[in-house]
Amino acid sequence: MNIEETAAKISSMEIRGAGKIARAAASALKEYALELKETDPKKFIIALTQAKDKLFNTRPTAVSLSNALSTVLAGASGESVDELREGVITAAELFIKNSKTAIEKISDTCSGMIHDGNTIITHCNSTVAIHSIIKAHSHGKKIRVYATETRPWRQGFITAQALADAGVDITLIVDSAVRFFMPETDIVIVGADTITGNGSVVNKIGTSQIALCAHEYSVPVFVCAETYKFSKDFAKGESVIIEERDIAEVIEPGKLPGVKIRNPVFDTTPPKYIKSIITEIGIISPHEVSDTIQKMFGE
Ligand code: RUB
Repeated sequence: MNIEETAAKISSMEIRGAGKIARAAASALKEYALELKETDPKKFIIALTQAKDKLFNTRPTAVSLSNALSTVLAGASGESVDELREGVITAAELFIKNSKTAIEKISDTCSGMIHDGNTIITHCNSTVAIHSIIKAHSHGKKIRVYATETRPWRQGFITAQALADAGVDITLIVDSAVRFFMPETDIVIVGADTITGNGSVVNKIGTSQIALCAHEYSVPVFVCAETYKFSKDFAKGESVIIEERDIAEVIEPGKLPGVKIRNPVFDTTPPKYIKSIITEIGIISPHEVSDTIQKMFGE
């Protein structure tokens, strides 16, 4: 896939989910570097940067995308085009490999935090959250899962089917049924698109309502997140740009004359509603995020 194709697939959400977007972008940049015919090192970097910008401009909220692109481009060091190319390829391959290893590590940890007999609510479709639940199930734990439908895109269908295919006891519920099921729930497990310095979690719209409701019932909220979802640029969740998508995803345009429609697709959950952020480098409480970011980025 070339840059345009990858960018189009990310924009249209054919490729979606913060981790998958990051890996697809890294892979596209690698392919681009491989095929780029430019012989002048400066022009080679300019072309790569333009490709990076095209990918970056596809979806504004998930920091995983910009972190992946910056990591890959940072690999471009050296004097010659061959060295620059080699650096980008190596950095992209390493990013993809590390991101897959991170999913394994996080799901090892998270599955250990899921206990026999637990009932779990999950929201949207997070690769790492699903992996964790399936791992707990494969360890013989008897668990029940409620997956929210996740309007308007209904990513919950993908989650529910993946869990059903793995043999997990899974029930699909509409988003507004979360409070109805919370009293029988032991843990909420979700993924993340961006985690800010103050420990806020930006994830699929509705996550913050679920977390608020979990707080009401003293149900812990676990966020499974690879560290490349940590943002060095945003100290607070409220500063993250929240993507608003086409209203046609919500309702057929013109169906309700005179009615305004809005479609924000992510929201911010404040740190006080999150019990733990489970990363590949360990379990972090929201108030430890800023230290972790400092260690990661040296700022
Ligand atoms: C997906 C979403 C997921 C996170 C984490 O939103 O909010 O919970 O991206 O996913 P969208 P993962 O469908 O709009 O991309 O754990 O797979 O990175």
